[in-house]
Amino acid sequence: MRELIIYSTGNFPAIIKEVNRGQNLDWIAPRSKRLKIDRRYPRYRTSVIIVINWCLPSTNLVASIEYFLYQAHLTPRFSRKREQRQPPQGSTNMNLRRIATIVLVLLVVNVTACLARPPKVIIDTDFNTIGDDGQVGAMAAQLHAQGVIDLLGFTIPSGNQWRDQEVSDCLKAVERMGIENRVKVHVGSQYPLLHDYKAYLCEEQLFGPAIDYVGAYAAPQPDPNHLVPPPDGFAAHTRPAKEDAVDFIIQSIHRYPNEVFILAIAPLTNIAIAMRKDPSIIPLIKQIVFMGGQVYAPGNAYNDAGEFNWWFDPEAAQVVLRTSIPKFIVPLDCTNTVPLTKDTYQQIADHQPSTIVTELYKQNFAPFFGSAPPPYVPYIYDTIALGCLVNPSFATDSRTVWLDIDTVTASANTTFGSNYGKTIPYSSDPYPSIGVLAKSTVVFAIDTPAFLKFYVDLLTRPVPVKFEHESED
Ligand SMILES: [Ca+2]
Repeated sequence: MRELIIYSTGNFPAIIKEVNRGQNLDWIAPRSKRLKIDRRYPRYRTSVIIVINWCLPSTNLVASIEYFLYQAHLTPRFSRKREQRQPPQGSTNMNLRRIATIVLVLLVVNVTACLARPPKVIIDTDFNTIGDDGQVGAMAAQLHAQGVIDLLGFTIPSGNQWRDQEVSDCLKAVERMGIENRVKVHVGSQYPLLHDYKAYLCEEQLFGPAIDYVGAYAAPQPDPNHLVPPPDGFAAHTRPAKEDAVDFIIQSIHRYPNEVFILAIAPLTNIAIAMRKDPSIIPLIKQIVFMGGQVYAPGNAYNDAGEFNWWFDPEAAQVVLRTSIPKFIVPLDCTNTVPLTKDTYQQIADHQPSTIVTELYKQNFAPFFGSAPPPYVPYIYDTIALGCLVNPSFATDSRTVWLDIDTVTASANTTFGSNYGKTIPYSSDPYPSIGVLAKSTVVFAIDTPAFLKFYVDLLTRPVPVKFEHESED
């Protein structure tokens, strides 16, 4: 049998690219995995490849693996018996020595990092059952079960929906995925710092009614006792964590200094309040990975000046953007290039065996892919940010940009203007002597086929999740 045995010692999966075709061979699980090699890869014999990676795989790592595969010519002969029966040509021993050398180098370089645990991740999300936030919830639960990430918790501010509805939907999601005893849901901010519902009504009065998405502000705050259940019902036994979102963020970062990644896929209210309440956390955050902002693309919220997450709470976005924390930002400029296609939809909706996640997905997106014209083009915004957190090499075009956000337009003679919430990019620091702004790494394009493979795989895995390396959950 032809097969390729991949053994990854690190915490993240690796993308193995076939050298000559430049295509992704497969999505590789974080630890050992056997791949049966079909006719597409006739050059593989039974081979062992050790992939050494560390906290986050990098382009260099992928390049090293490519070089490794190239040197091996993809047909190393590891069996002594085979070598005796079929004497190697002169290049084979050379290839094996090169393989050994490369593996040794990778081991030496990464030996300490290989002992590292999965990266700790807080997901700050304006949750919904199976929109992009709900998809991130399901995907992150699978990654947590695989040991790819250590999911510390969900923190919930208002955004797509009013907070209490989001909390209700997230409680059901952790219960549905079977992680409710391990990953808690922390209640966050009900209102943005300044841009609350009355401020939004003022915005409408000044600049006209919404022509695009406004999330929770499509309707006044409902009675918190009148929550809408997901199609599969409310959570049966899961309740919110006692610790609120802001304190949870602060405590987690102090508990794990320089280890915590925040996946910021919602208005930034919780994160900004945490930074203002305890600024000492700022230098201790490993990285924030955002879905947010529009750099050169038009917006998608209210009057299309800004992107929804940052438009909903521009002041909070400004607080967070101006910190020196390492920032990896996936704006609309990138997510606009990855619409949800019928092919991707069908891979999930029609997957067998089906799961409650694939059923919810099918139910939610069926109106977009039937015979009737779709109501609008659906996107999968936040899932791309999760992908880039787990595998930054998905990003194929990333640039250093200093970002700020419009919170005041002087000519408007009001507390805010029609560009409220619009991202302002600078290619260099406009105030270098002060350092009021901070640079970010902004992603403009990704390897879409590789990302979609990751996306479909995680959304079609068994539900509840199956924890690897454990006999019983
Ligand atoms: Ca979101």
